[in-house]
Amino acid sequence: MDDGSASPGRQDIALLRRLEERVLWLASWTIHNANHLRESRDGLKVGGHQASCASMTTLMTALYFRTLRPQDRVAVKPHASPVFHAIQHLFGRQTLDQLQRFRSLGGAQSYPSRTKDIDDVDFSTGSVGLGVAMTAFASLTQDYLAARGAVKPDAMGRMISLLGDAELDEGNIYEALIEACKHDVRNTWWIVDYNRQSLDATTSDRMFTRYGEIFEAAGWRVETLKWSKRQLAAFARPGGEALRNWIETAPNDLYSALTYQGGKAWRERLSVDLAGDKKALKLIEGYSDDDLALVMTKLGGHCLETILEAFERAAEDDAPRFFIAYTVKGWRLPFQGHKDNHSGLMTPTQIGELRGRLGVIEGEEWDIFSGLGDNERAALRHTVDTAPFAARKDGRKVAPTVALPGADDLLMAVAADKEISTQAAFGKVMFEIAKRTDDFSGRVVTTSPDVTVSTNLGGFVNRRGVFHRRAHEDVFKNRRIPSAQVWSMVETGQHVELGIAENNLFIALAALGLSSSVFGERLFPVGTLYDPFIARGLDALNYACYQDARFLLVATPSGLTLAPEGGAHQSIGTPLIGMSQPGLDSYEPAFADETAVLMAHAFDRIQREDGGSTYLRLSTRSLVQPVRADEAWRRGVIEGAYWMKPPAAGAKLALVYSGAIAPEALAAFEAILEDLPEAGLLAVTSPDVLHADWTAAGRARWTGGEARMATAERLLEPLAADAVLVTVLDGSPAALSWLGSVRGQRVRALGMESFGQSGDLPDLYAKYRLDADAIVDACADLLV
Ligand SMILES: Cc1ncc(C[n+]2csc(CCOP(=O)(O)OP(=O)(O)O)c2C)c(N)n1
Ligand SMILES: [Mg+2]
Repeated sequence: MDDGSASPGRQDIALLRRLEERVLWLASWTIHNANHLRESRDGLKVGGHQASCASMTTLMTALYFRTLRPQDRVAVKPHASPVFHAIQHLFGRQTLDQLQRFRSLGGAQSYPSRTKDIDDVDFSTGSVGLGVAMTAFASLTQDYLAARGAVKPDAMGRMISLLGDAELDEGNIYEALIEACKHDVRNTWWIVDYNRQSLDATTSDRMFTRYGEIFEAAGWRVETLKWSKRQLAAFARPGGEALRNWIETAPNDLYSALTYQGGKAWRERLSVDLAGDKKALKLIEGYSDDDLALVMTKLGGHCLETILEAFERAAEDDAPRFFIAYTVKGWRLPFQGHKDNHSGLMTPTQIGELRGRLGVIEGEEWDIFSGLGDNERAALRHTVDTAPFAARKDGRKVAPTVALPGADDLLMAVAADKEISTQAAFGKVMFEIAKRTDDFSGRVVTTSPDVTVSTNLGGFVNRRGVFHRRAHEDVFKNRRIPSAQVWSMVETGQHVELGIAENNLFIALAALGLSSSVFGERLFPVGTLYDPFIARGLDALNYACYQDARFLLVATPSGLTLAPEGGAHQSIGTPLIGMSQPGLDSYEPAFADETAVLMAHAFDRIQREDGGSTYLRLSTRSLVQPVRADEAWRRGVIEGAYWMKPPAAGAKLALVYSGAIAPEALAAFEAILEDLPEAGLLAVTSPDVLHADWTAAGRARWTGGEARMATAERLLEPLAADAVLVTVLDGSPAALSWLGSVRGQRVRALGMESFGQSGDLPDLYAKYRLDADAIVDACADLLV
């Protein structure tokens, strides 16, 4: 192979094999240390997955020490985290201290985490399937940037996912595959650790042909790494074909069981099954037990040469690749192939045996080159240091700060509207942004799962176009067929249209929202969907936030206020989702000016270091807009609440509303004023921010002694200590009922607690007790 090409020679392979052994060792030892050596204070099993790690070590060795280039990005199978950290340690990017504290507070994380691990985690993983899809959308993001010249052709990386075979059961992978197909995604490799074992047991037989067919149908090149060089050499010998056939036709469970039992068991079984085949029997006889076991179990995914050849072939073009690498779960460990090995841990005796087998000296377990001579150490160091990936310097990038339009610039878009919905206001602000010629507006990217037009993104898309790598003119427009919506696809379009898969929306937002740190280019992603369907992609939303991706999520329309659309579309629990999701501040404005101010705030949060993402829960209900007496509301909108009608000091009652139900609150308030002229009307734009601020202020008092009044405390202060609160929102009443605890005041909380149905607003608000009468009744109930 030493023909001057990039192919590794024998010597290189020997060194890589040694590295592979040492990565296996360090990963295994890291887990062993956490479970058996480190002091346990709670008696809980620490865990870690030695079998899942061993399964992938060869693939990861080949990838990281040979194939990866600095600009390539990898989503590592979550339970192979110790292998990843061991490799990073070899590259000098992970400390021993972190490995020694694996799975303890402040140590290396159980699953690779972008935000918590100190080494170069490209994409967090944990919830299986999501990291896989993430790479497709990262690739799409890269294409989006490349079309603008923001990623140069020679800097384009491959987005690689290392996944388990059972992970392929996750439906989100296929949703992403279809979207990737539509978007002509390239530079994406999905490498399956095909050990035919899941967490519970061995997996269904011969699925690989089906997987291959699915990916080929989607336009991917499929590479099956089934056999090792050792096996191919054995199969070429007289009788060898029979061994190949045996493996080809063996059920997964039998193959796994024999793999676990070892050479003797292989010999017994094969002697029976191949009894009529003299050549095969002779071949088997010629092998020692250990060699026979190796021939039967050292599959393609454990053969460095096979893997590297496949990677080299794949590197020749940018077509998306699906690798099925046959492996053995727990490869070389005492529980290899055992169906229960997923959470299996080696005993101290077993790890000692592995240590001896790999030539690591007792007491030097943390020295990754322990027991090796100086020459080999130097050669291994050289192999690591000269790996292309070693040249990576800026795994985490930070894009320069972009000058943003002020809230006043965005407010202009809705200043003249006397009556408008928050959804329409959002559309107008987006259209205003589309008209701008500044750097910021060029960095806004919108995306939506087939509800672009119905969530009022149409105006923006008309001006800025739909993104696609292959331009496609709007045929309707060219044929002069009247349509409000231009749908021309261009490379520089700023809207990424998705099919109806909300999971994909959130993973797209995760990828676009990490553009600054992955590609060093700031994007301002704005994603829209119908509010109830947030639940559809909830894990992906959580995944995006967990990685600190930055975006603006606009969920509209929402609640019972969708009236005729009926119960299937009327969201109820989303305010609570917004409250409980870290990394995401949720708001529910009632008015257009609030919406514009919050959008400006959301764009600012996207690029602030201590910022985050923002969720706006909007509505299609047109409301008469308030006439503002002063500017005090602006700060309140962002802080989560302000007095629409301030109470008099010592007032006994306040009405509290959030969102599109504002007119009912106002009507009730006016009715009440006759009896209680001192009452107040509190507009809550964010139960989430208000609540988080209240708990944070409490924590600060206990932990730092810092006496800060929470916004909610300050706002409720003018009320009498025994005042009562009636809260109302078009969603779960729990989002606001907690306000009673701020000062120990009694509350009646109105909202949605059962599924809605079709109807008009007066009927529905009356039936579900959200109308002015209900609010007045609730006040009377509390006051009498
Ligand atoms: C969404 C989700 N569901 C369940 C789990 C728990 N879980 C972790 S690994 C695993 C099985 C993985 O099997 P496979 O993908 O084949 O990986 P292997 O360990 O065999 O390499 C399961 C069910 C998870 N992490 N994420
Ligand atoms: Mg598996």
